[in-house]
Amino acid sequence: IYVVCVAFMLQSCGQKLVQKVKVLKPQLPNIIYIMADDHATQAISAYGHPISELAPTPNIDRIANDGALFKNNFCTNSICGPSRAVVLTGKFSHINGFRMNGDVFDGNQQTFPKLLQETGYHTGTIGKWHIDGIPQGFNYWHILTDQGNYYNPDFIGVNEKTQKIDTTRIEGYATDIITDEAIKYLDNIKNSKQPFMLMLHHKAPHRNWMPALRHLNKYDTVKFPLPNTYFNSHEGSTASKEQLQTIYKDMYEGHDLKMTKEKGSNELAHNPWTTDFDRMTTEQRAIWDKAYQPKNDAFHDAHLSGKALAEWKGQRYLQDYLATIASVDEGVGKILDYLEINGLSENTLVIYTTDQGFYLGEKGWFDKRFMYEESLCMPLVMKYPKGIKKGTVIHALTQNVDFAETFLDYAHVKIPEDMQGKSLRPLLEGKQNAEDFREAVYYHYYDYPAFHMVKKMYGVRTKRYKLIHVYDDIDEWELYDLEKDPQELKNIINDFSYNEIKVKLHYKLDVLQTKYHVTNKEFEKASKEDVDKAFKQFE
Ligand code: SGN
Ligand code: CA
Repeated sequence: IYVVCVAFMLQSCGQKLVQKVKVLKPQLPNIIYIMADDHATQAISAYGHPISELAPTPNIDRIANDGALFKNNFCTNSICGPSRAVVLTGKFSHINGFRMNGDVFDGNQQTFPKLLQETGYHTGTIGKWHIDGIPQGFNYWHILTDQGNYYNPDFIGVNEKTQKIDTTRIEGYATDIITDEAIKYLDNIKNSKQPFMLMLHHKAPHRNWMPALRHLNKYDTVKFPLPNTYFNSHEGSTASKEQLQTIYKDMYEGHDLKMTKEKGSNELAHNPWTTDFDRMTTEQRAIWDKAYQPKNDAFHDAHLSGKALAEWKGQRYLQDYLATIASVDEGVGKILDYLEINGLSENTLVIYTTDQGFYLGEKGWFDKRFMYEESLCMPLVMKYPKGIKKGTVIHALTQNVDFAETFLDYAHVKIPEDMQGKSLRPLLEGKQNAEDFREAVYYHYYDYPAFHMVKKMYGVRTKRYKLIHVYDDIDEWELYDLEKDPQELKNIINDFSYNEIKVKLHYKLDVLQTKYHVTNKEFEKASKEDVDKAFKQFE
């Protein structure tokens, strides 16, 4: 009897165990998506660029070292709002409807946060939003107004007391405030059984590159290597000639470069948008002036002109831009430490990226928009100890249109058929080769006439070649062989030896436009009046 009883007990216990195992769902990973604004690949030390060696980002590098670094990740449209809309929807700009800054995002459409929320994720977004409208698909949101400001920024959110949407100014430095808010969010959610997905969006290092008070003198004594193309002209590109984003021609001496009118004065030189400095408190401004005045006075004493002045401006730009990144990197460190201390590290997928690439003086430029490498490449690092091997390097041609599907894939959510990217998970798990992933990426930039006057363009980039069509007030094709001319200094569209390549690239472009449902409506030209009016505005 005893044996029978024990056997029966074991059997029923075993059944229970089996039943229990059956109902156990896979533990869904938490997702923390950290996106900076305008953070160039050249300014992340994990990518090994000489500039970043002098201004390292140890915490962003931690993500790369503990997980994966994407070497060939590109945006589909190098500008803020559009990139964000692509990330949310997993669809190209012409499908999600947000082609350029100033458009209004149709928040009723399908987005990956909504799909995660429906599956049971708690979703949050904190920081820059910039696609207009109230975030949908988020249980918690607290967003910067418009572009956001570095000092004492205004945030829109749901007031806890009144439960109404309002705008409040928070005293402090935007990067730190956003990091602290994210930690608060994590603190509230950490003990819940619900998985979470947090989108943490910094304003930094967007123009006008104002560092935190503790970093105002961080790189004063560092001489950054200006790119060897700083004064080079670019052959065979009208768009390149006609842009308005050259550091030594187009930056505003006060607003951008924090230069003063004269020695002994703290009054800023050309500063058309006074709000960034006017919103500082008297104490903040006093600390700022104490840090900048001696360096500005030294500049006046040096009486620089011509090439020396242009180089000085390049240095000032890089010093400020990189000092602004120092706080972003510290913030990333705080988040990673928090996850480790609270036992969340193992089961959280952490992503660091930015909305597009950026120029750090290459071709003499700042800003982005072009389909050339500095602007097209988006840094991307990810870590997930449970599923990504340390030190993974991914060479596949990936894009921000792939992010939504990747997150859904990790969250075991069925990927909607109308999304246009591809999950990066098989690459991250070593189940797919770079060559099998994608042969070419598609790009389309529409924001003309606008800031910096970069013309409308679309094109295709393969591992080695790039074909671009610039099509607004001009009609010009550009071709680059990235192996022979990685800096894209010579348009070789008329080089006959590339005829066969050209035919293949045109074919690829057609295939991609068909695949992504690009219609002729996408190639509307700007009117001549609009273009003339815009040029006048920037005179
Ligand atoms: C602002 C900047 C521009 C920048 C756009 C778009 N000027 O207008 O330099 O190109 O944003 O940037 S600023 O001095 O007012 O900041 S984006 O990141 O939003 O796309
Ligand atoms: Ca941006």
